[in-house]
Amino acid sequence: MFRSVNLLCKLRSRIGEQTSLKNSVRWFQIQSSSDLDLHSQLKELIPEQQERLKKLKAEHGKTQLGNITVDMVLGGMRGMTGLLWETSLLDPDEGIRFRDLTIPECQKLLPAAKPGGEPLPEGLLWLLLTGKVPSKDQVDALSKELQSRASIPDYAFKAIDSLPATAHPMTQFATGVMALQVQSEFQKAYEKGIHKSKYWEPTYEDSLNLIARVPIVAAYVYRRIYKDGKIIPPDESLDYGGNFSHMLGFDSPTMQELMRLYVTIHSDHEGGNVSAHAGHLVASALSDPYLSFAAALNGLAGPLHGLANQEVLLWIKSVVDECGENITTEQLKEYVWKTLKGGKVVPGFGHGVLRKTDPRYTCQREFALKHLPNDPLFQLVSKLYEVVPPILTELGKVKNPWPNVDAHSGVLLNYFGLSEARYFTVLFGVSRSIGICSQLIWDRALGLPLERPKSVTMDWLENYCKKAAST
Ligand code: NMX
Ligand code: MLT
Repeated sequence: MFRSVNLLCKLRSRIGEQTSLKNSVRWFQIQSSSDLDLHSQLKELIPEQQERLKKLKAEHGKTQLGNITVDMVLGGMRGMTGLLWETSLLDPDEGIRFRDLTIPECQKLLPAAKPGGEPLPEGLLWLLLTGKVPSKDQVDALSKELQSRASIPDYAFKAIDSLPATAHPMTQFATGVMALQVQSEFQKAYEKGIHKSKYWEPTYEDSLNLIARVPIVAAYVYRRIYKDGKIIPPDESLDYGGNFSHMLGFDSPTMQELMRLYVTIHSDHEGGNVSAHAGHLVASALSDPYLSFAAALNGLAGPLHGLANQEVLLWIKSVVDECGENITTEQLKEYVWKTLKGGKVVPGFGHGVLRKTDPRYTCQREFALKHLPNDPLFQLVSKLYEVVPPILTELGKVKNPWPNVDAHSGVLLNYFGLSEARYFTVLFGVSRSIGICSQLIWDRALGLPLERPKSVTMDWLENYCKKAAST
């Protein structure tokens, strides 16, 4: 069966408002520009940002950003400011801003496939890279450019085929991404001795290629595992999100809109989350974008991070299996307590930084209210919003009892027929390529250094604290 898939793969081997904000902290005023070429826009922006970083270092290099406590060292570096990440910034109460735009602002300002529709992920990519809201023409040009870059070598499919179909979809996806690395332009240029001032150029090439190619690899994994290997070729009349949905096998216009929203909101969540940080760390060794992004995917595959979207739907389904769809509030409370007493987390709730409901949850809820208000699983998700936070608060140790992005995504996908929970994190991974690769291009453009924080032992900490107490 998989040989015929490969034949197919060979056949299609060439798959190939202006607004100005008062906030002067932003490094660009959000504005539409007329140049259709992303690369030349970036080339213009880089020298001024290099100067800006140089000035920041020279004038404020010694300014303190806060104290590092023992709690921070022992507590997963929570609350420790330690990374430069230009593409987005997370506020604990307000949630994410992509280049200073909130999710509702992105929904309003970024070009859509149809009037009033969800943002096109290509538009977000443009915004993350340039800090400017693109025009529809720019986004259309970028869609076309990504399509032109979307060719997958046959050996990438073969690498995936060499794994058992039972391997976790994230393992298959990361394997495919690693196989794409063979074509890294950065690696080739480095081997030829490229000057460090030019690093960003092959990084840009790799990044755009990677972003263009991951939906095909991801769709391949999905169709291989769940649809007898029947591969669906891309539809070049569609945009990035719409085509991804199409290649997975979902052609309903509402599912395509959901995919555009999904890919947009999962793309970036500042730099400290496990996947972004892993990607950034590996990239800091001058590993190319494929190597770096594969590392990010391996972090995303953990249940406390991206795999939580899988865990949420499985958990919700286990609730329904045990108590039925018409579960009472009391039964639901009991189930939540049973989960906690079993030494498990309630997936989809809590966050390392956020202290309020995740705006990515809220926009998915709005989508559900519009398109599937009567879906029993959506109603269960709504009930969980009432039941879980008071229980987590009662535990006394949970810093954020509110739902995160993963609490909602699964029931939306499930409603439109994408019900295979184990696959969900792959969708998250496709989206995250946009944020991680955008920042990686800036890492290279700004010449950010090798990441290498200092670690200490418990002995060291005890001695240090003893000395500190006696002085
Ligand atoms: N259910 C049960 N216990 C929780 C939860 C939860 N949803 N959230 C936090 N806690 C516990 C946590 O395990 C820790 O317990 P202990 O001291 O016994 O180790 C305690 O509360 C304090 O944790 P926090 O400081 O509130 O959270 P932290 O920053 O360490 O972790 C998460 C953040 C997201 C890992 C945590 O909230 C969690 O495990 N949530 C469930 C999994 C999840 O939804 N992850 C997805 C996050 C978003 N994403 O896509 O990455
Ligand atoms: C993310 O999107 O990366 C998650 O919400 C986790 C985080 O920000 O730490």
